[in-house]
Amino acid sequence: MQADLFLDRPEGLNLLPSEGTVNDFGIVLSKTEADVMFSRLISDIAWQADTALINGSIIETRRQVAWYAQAPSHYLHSGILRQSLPWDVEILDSLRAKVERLTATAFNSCLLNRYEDGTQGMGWHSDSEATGEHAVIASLSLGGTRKFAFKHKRSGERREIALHHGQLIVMRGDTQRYWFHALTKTNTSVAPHISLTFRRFP
Ligand SMILES: O=C(O)CCC(=O)C(=O)O
Repeated sequence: MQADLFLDRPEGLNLLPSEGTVNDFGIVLSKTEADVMFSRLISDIAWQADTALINGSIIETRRQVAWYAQAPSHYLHSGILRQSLPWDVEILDSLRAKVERLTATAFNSCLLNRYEDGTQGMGWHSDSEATGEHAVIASLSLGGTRKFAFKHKRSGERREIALHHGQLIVMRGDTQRYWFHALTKTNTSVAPHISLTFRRFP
């Protein structure tokens, strides 16, 4: 019954043609709410440069990240061991509550990414290292509009979605198993962008 009700709503539509599910919940925060959240995240989050293992060397990426989890956790991301920060940032509670209510899913961690401009992005990857291939990942966007792309791991088939200020999408099912995703770089001028990806760690 619940599943049928969900399918009748716009977010019940799947952006992917097969072997994965991506639902677009649209804009879930008012412009004022989203503006306030953006400023608070800039000031309250312990941003730090991300690191990645490229050709055997550890490099610092220009985008900034922060990973908060309710229980101390660590996981391997792009060859680097990540350690969680304690879940003690008030603003994350209200955003998580909103995302949990909309998606009817419980999350215990949030990975935040901050991109200052279009020269910063995230390359093709899938997120199955720590949360498993069938993880539900809810991604809330704030700031300048950015393009989020999917590429099928075998066929190379692609899909794209623009992520606007206050927009929520959810990846679930086989998405991480069969599809790569990326936040693409752009030469056009874009305002700073923050994404909050809520996940559930075992
Ligand atoms: O910032 C984004 O929207 C991309 C984040 C992402 O792909 C990830 O955290 O795995």
